[in-house]
Amino acid sequence: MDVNDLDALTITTIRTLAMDAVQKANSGHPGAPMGLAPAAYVLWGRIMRYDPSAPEWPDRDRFVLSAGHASMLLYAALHLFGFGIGLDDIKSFRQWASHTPGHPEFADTPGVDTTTGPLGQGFGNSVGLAVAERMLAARYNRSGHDVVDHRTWVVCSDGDMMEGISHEAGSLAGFLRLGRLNVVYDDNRVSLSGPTSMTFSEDVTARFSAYGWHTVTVEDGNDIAALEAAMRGAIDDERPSLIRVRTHIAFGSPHKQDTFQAHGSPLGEDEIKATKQGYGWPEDAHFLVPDEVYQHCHGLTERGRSARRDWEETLAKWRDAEPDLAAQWERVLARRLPEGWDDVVPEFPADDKGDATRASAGKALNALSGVLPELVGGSADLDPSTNTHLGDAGVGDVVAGDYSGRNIQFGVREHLMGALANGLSLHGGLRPFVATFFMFYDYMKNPVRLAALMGQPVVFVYTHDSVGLGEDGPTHQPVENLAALRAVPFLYLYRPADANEAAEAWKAAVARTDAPSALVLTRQKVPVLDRSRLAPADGLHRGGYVLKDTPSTPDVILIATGSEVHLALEATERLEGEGIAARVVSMPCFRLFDEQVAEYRDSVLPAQVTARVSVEAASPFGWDRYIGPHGVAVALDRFGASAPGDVVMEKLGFTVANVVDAARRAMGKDPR
Ligand SMILES: Cc1ncc(C[n+]2csc(CCOP(=O)(O)OP(=O)(O)O)c2C)c(N)n1
Ligand SMILES: [Mg+2]
Repeated sequence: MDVNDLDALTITTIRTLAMDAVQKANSGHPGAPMGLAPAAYVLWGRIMRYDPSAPEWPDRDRFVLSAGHASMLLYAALHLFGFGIGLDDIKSFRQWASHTPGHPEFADTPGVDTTTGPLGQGFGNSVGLAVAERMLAARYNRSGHDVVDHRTWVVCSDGDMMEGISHEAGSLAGFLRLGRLNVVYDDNRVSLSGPTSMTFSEDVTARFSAYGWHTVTVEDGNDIAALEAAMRGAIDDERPSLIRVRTHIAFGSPHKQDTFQAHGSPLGEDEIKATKQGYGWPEDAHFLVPDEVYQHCHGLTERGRSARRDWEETLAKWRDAEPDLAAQWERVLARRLPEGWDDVVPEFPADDKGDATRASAGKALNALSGVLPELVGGSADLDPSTNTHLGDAGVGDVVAGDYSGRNIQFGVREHLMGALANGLSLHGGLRPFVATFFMFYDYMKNPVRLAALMGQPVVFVYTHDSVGLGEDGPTHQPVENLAALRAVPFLYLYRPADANEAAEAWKAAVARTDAPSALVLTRQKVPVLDRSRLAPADGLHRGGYVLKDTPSTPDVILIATGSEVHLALEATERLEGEGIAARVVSMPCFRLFDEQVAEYRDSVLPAQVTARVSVEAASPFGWDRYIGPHGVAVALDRFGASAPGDVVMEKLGFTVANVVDAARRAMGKDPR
């Protein structure tokens, strides 16, 4: 390679930075960055639209390194092209408090548009980023001024393509004809433990052609003219594009190129020297960036800087022409809520027959959608069951070629749905919600966790929340999911007891702009509680509250969530008959309750009242923190069964008699 050529010099700098950083950290993944360095150089140098001095420019192209393990590729590019990543950051790759963590982390590093590492997630996020771009373009581009006009670039590896979510992503992106989604596929034919031929033989381009994508192959991953031509071809095509690039993992390493040994460990000092020698690079230099490389890369960023200046002018003209729209745009980008937004949420009158919380939550959502145009979302083919279709506001579906609607039909693709929602939120300008049965949270576990890790306020709506759903049986009846979701840091899970708590839960979820929420809702009807005789539902905003109290210090406290709150209330009447004073605490959100000041928590669960019972039709895991060592959990340590919901609940012990017995046992009395 001719290192006098500035293109080659820059590419070699990316390769050597990756080798050196991984060697110094004594961990990391040098191989993929070495193979992909030319593609990255062409992307940042010639193709992508960005201004490194404004990494959050709303109309920048988004970049997703779905193969997050190749993080040094991204960090090297961000460093050379002038983002706020210094050589010191590169030298502290993978160290405590560095801006260059092992896998790219959103909000940690300027220029990182999403957190990646779990293979396939980034690809899913990228579909959301591309959908968001089209949806916002449909809303905000007016008067001949295009204020939303960018693309989403993705790098996927073999592992990304093996993951099932790549099918969901390819399928929906093709269906929605997301022409601004362009994927570079690093076809290096090696994965973590050997050649991909061990497990992977399909024709990936044929697969994506079948999804309706434009596909193209670059046979030599070092041919920058061919890479550029393929990327420009992708830009010109109205379909999403897959650019398959035949690369060589650890390109140039005499002993490790094309082997899995180059995937995830340092090459070793001797191998690095030999590789640098082959590149025509000073073999003893570490973290070397020639001055001319900095200058060259800086020059290449002028294209994006000038694009942003032009955009600022367009924005100013558009703002003059469309002041109301511009005000809304600024509000939604800042995730500010309009004055009085929550006044629209209905209050539900007391009603013994009641309604399913999925139904009341659906009404609250529809009311909110009328005042919050940024609220968009849908379900995985379950709208009639999850009650999440936005019908009241007269908004349509997002479809290929017309992205002005607000309902997104995800099809039966839960994993993608979660990852896509994260992309919608990360893009900015939208507040996404997604819905499915609570049991199928399992299929979207990683996206939910990543929403929490990235601080994205996605609302996950989960209906059919317990064995109480009945006939569909144990495959559809969650038992362990409440415990699992409550264990996710920074996630706010609400299991409302009735219609008014469901409405408050939606308000809480919308008001929170820096963390995700999960709303866990019943299929079956539950009474709308008579709040004139009980505490108001806005107690939900403290996580847990005394719903029904006793005149003096209670003998026992019954703590319940969701549909079981009603059982606890009924049990208090029976207990009163026995001269036992029982307080009922509704505990819709553990995390929020735990965040309250000690005085409040103690007022709800006074330390001196040690007789405590939890009532929740789910695994007891996690309840000991509230019921303590003497407490009794009315819970489930088994799977459910297929039968009418009330029969299942009764057979599995969710009866007034059982709750009363549990209260007696908690008080140290014999059961009746
Ligand atoms: C969901 C998931 N499973 C497993 C891993 C662990 N892992 C990291 S990279 C990798 C495969 C590497 O192959 P490829 O994607 O082709 O990357 P390359 O070796 O070419 O860099 C695996 C299994 C992961 N990061 N995410
Ligand atoms: Mg590979």
